[in-house]
Amino acid sequence: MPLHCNKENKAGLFEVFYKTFLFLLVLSLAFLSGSQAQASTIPVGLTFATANYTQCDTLLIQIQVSTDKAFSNIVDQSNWTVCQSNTNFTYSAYLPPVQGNFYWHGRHMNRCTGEVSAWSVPFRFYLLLDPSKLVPGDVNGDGFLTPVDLIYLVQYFFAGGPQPTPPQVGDVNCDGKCTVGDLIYLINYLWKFGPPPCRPYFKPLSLQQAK
Ligand SMILES: [Ca+2]
Ligand SMILES: [Ca+2]
Repeated sequence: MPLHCNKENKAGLFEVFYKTFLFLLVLSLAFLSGSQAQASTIPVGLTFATANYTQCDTLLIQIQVSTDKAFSNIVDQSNWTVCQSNTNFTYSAYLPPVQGNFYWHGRHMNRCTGEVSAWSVPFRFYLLLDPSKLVPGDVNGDGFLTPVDLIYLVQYFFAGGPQPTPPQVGDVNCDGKCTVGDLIYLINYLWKFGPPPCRPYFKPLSLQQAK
């Protein structure tokens, strides 16, 4: 496809498209069966919404997925051109079959001028392959239940911190919702010998959202 440079619209295009990453929707997990968990990679849809723009064929989208927030261990990346306004796009990332937190971010490039935007903020999601292997109460998804999880819940409820990963794990008393009551429940367990966190229920196909 030939590239076109419309200098009158260039600045506006960059501004508009940058916003698309701030409105992303993120993440549908599509494969949870045991046989698929044995695959060398797991396809995961990363979805974002584009705003209204016009000179689409001058924009190259770059997306990276990593196991850490600093993007020091990138497990998938892609470059591609978007040619539609006001549309939800889904990029299929192929990830190693490792249950846990992943992060992705994106940026755009004007292929005519070579201008490159800054990377968007990182968006986190949880790759859920086997709910039975989740550690009850491990709300930060690092695989262990420690006082750090308590701090994580405090920040979630009172300081705008990220939600538990996956979200159902935050319901440590299994009453169907994640509330301050779960925080108290976890305090009682860690320091007052209360009952342990329960194992959350998951439907066969779960949708996890990043924050
Ligand atoms: Ca933890
Ligand atoms: Ca609860």
